Amino acid sequence: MRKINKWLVACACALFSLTGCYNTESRENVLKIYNWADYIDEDVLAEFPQWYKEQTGEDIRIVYQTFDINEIMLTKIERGHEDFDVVCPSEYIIERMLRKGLLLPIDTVFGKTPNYLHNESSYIREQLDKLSRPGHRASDYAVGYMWGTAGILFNTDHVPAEDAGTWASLWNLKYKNKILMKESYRDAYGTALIYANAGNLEKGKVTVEELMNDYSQASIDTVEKYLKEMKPLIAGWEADFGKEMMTKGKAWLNMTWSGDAVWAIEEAEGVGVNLDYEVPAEGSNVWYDGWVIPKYAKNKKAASYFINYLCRSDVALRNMDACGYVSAVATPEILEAKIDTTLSYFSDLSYFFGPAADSLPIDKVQYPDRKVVERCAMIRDSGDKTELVLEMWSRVKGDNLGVGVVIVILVSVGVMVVFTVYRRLQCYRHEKAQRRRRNHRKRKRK
Ligand code: N2P
Repeated sequence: MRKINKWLVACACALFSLTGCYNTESRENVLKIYNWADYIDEDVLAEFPQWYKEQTGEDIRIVYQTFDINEIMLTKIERGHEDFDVVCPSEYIIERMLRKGLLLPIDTVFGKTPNYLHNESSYIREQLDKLSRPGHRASDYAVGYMWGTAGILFNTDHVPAEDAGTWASLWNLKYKNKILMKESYRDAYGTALIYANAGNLEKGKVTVEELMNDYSQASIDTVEKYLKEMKPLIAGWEADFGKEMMTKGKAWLNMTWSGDAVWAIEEAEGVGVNLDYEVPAEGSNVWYDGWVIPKYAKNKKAASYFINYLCRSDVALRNMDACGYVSAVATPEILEAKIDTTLSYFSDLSYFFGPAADSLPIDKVQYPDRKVVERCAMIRDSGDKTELVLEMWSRVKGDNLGVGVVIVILVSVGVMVVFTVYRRLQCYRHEKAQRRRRNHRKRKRK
């Protein structure tokens, strides 16, 4: 009997160690998502596995990671070490990924599950399709998620709207150390070039679209000059902390994205800080983020279902409420939910919601009027000029430490070295004295 027991225990242990060594979870039951920080309703994410199970009968576990900078995301994906199933880049990165063959087409057949991908606004699809390559239509590889403008979030108690209505405010000495710039080289590039060419724009000699995507050496040099001029005036480059600084009243001007502005304006209201947002008159960037499936993905099926799920009107609304950004979904349900009859202004949103939506009371930071969008342009992939632009950007950022900061660092290091040497010397003297005392006592005992 004892022998049998021993044998059973041994078998159980072997089984246990086997299951311990090998993860029995199949990759088909894991969905790896890589998204911008603060860009989804957490409950929407948490509810996906149950919905997926209802639709497909399959279990799914979510692995979720976030990023703040497009290029950091792309570097991870490009190396192929990361097998994310679904990621959310901005349009110029989608274009780059498409050009480099880094994307898989998204499934459009979902069995008994409705295809919610059709809820995407045709305006967004048309914009994304501008990124297409011969034989590869961009909208087969990307589905719009959120979109918006780049502009200036400002504290109305310190900055008049006329100032925030022009990019010149970012170069205005009177706002020194109260300005935050988005840590995004593409946004900084467009902003500087538009500001530098404000006169040419006014005279109609050049368009915002041309400037936004002009990578000639002369333009790169201009951007470098203007960004270097701006740098001593700014309190910092922010990847995602700008909205917090603004709501706390620590900064007054933040070159940022519309959705972050919406979030900040609402938060600030609660603590008595007055913020507003303007898309400068010279023109700006209108951007589109979309979901794509990288070629290294291991679960294309769940990735496609996830994208489809995000296009449900109710899900899109919850995501919008959670993060302040505007969904690419343009269904009557969204329109109805976003109309705000307490507003005293009306916007032409027919380009997004369709012909009937030409005069609607809807938050203008979230949904810009047709005229605002018309003075904005989409950023395109800088192709083989990317390296040059990035080198310029690192020259701008590289000498980020002003002379003052360098002196403080050098002095601190000097103080630390002197202090360490002093302490060592003290220890050495102390030990020497102890040794002397011990020897003295020994001699005495003898
Ligand atoms: C949200 C970031 C939004 C990305 N934290 C805008 N392209």
